Amino acid sequence: MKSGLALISLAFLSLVPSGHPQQTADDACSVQILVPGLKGDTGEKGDKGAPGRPGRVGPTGEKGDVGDKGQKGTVGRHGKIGPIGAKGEKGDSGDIGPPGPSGEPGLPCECSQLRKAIGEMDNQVSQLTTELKFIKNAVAGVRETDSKIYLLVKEERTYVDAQLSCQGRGGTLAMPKDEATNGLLAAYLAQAGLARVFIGINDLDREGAFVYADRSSMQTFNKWRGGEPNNAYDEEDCVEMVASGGWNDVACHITMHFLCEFDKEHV
Ligand code: GN1
Ligand code: CA
Ligand code: CA
Repeated sequence: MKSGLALISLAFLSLVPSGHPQQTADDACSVQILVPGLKGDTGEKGDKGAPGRPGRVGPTGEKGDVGDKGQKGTVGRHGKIGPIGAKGEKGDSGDIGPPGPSGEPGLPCECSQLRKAIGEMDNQVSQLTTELKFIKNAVAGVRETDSKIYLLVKEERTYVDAQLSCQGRGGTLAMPKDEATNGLLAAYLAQAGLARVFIGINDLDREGAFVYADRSSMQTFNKWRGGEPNNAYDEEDCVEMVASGGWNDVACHITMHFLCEFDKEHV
């Protein structure tokens, strides 16, 4: 609301009756006062004011009910290639394929000549086999199994010299490792009329610990005579086979015949 203004001439201030301002011209020190007039009539209604500022954000409302299911979406993008799967089972064999093309023509066959040559070679093989058998048995007098050849050497040697002799021939002192081989050697010995031979078994390295000449350990098989090995006179570290096939530990320095063994693979 606008307030009224009063203009005052300073000379003398006199009180005047309230409510009606008046001016006295001939008064030297007069006071001029402008005072509001009477209140006018009520004006016309003003124009509608401008819209007010937006109110403050209200509090979060309660969670609404679950809405209706939406429409089915469109097909998504192609996914990434997955990891390599496990190897599958082997499938069945396929059907037999069609026959291949014919081969080149062969050379003219000289079959009759080849057959004749093969026949002659067969005869030679038979002849040589017979002769070899004769030499083995009648001349060398050896015995054999599927994998070994045995030779009885009728030379008197100590154990160590007997082993060196066998090694010089490409073998070793005989090492019977199963019943069948031991029996074969016993028969060999008996047929030759010998009472005892050195075989390749000893306890030279450690008393009582008998090993074969190739240092392989004794397994379950053995043919010790009753009461043997007895290390008699505290000097028996080598082994003999007697005609019955039994084993006995004897002194290594005595001399006797011996049995050599040869591996067929190395003959
Ligand atoms: C032999 O020599 P003598 O009889 O004491 C043999 C030993 C046997 C023993 C068995 C060199 O001993 O090895 O254990 O018989 N010695 C020799 O009775 O043959
Ligand atoms: Ca001994
Ligand atoms: Ca003995």
